[in-house]
Amino acid sequence: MMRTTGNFLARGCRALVFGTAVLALTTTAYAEQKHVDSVVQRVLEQGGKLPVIVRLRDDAALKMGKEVKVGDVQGHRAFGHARAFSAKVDHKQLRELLASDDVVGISYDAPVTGNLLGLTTTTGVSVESSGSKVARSRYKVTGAGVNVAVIDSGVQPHTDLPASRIVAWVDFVNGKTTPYDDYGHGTHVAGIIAGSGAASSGKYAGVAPSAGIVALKVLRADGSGSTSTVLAALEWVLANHARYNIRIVNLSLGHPIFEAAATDPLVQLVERVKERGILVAVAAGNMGNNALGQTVYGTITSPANAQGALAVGAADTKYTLARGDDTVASFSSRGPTRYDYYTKPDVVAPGYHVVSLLAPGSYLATRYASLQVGSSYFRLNGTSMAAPVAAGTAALLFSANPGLTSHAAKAAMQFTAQRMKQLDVMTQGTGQINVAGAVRLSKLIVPTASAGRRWVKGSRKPIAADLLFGETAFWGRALIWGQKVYGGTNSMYVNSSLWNDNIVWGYLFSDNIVWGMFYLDDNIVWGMLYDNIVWGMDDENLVWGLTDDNIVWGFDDSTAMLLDNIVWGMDENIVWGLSVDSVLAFSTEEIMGLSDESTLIKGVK
Ligand SMILES: [Ca+2]
Repeated sequence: MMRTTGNFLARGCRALVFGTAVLALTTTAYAEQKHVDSVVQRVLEQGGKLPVIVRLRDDAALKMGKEVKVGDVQGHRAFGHARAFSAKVDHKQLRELLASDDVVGISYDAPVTGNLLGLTTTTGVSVESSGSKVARSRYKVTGAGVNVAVIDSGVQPHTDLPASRIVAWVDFVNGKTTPYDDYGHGTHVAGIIAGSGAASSGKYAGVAPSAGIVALKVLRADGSGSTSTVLAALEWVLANHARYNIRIVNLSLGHPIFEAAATDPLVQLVERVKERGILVAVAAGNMGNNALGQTVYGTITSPANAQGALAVGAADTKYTLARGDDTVASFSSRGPTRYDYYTKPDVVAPGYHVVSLLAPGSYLATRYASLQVGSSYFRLNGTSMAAPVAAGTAALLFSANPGLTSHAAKAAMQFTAQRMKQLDVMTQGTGQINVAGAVRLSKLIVPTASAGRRWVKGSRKPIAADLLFGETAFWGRALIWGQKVYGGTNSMYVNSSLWNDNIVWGYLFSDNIVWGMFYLDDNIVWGMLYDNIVWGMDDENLVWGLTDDNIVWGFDDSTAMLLDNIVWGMDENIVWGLSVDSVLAFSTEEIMGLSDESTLIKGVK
């Protein structure tokens, strides 16, 4: 799929422009400003055909049936909650759509792929270093009673995840009525969430071995998929979550960001799902380095740029359970998010050489037989593997405390995460998930406590550390909120409107832009640790982030007042360890990883 679309994608990305592409149509009675994303803008300017997602005015959308037609443009699929439909159009039809009073915006129906990378070497590891097994043992939680929707390539029933635990199945690709996985990605992901470990005496158990799986197949046998198919699955979740008790959605897929979160149909539908109290775990993306091995910031993919989502980067556990040697995998996408500058990822979790369920006969199992571990498992790399660790953790939290909101569960995971040394917030979020800590904190929370009052049980604050594999894992006690990071905070100990799922995560405090720094004890400023950082991934003649003079890079932490004067004035001569000219040396394809076939399994963006 990426071979056929990759060239287009690369060409499209080269032409991307900054800011919001707005097409003002003065010929219509309403003269509205209609929003198109950067890829649609290119087709408008240069011609061609494109699959698109057309967003409608609310009143037009409410009239929309399953059949949608605007002018002579026939819709393919209608999305009621997203107020949108999909269609394939040429540039003339694009103009026709934009001339319609019913249309408010058009986005590229971008190809989505799972965020996995190929491997060639050595053994794999379980997800146990996340603290999952410790948590189950100490707190007797299993995820029982909680169901997780896995929007992926399907799920192949397995000894560790028999069909009886797949509580619902919908095939948005081929319409088949019984679970299968012809690609092999979704089965691996589902196993990380809920595999029992039965075929390995528990060695390769997932995080929440009693959670139920709702398998929604959107990726084809070759791993390809489209944004509109993912939208269809999210619409299904909105219609059916109560029936199947879906508390969590896992999205180990995405596409590069082509527009601001506010108009991205995929991001917006993720936000609608989150508002139902559902935690949405999303892979941050695998674009954190380029073919030259340079770290690339600003590479979070959509929909990990949804503020309400839990964006998960990939930790490299170095094949040991103990966490002191862990780091963030080089491929893990770095924040901030394009256009919006949100701080992401939110957390990281094991995502390197992770062993989970094998789907025999699937594309991945057949083509990459060397990745097989024993007869029932195989190993993969990617933020695709990290997101389900977080999803499984959320299942443990909701089973430990069913009254938790999704915001509170997300915050508990961030708050108890363990910071890794020498890594900045755009790389690790608040740190690596500590499942034991997150479960312990969640069990202490009384969701019915009055707003503004302490809501953790006990007369003292919880001990902000856990013993994991002979080491002390300190809680980072930080929260990411929009563009900011709040460190050294006790906010999790108090009930707050912030934990209400109807609050837009990130909007309350964002009157000015401050990107928090992590290290309270030394003055490491992110970006300066490396001499090979590339800032911005996709523009030939602009290093984004450096031109906005109201962005302040520094601390927003009352305990670090001494460091408050670290301000990265963007008008100054700031260079992120490289000159702008160096960026120009790389092709878009290299920076986006599209050309490096040797390290790819398939379709990694
Ligand atoms: Ca380790």
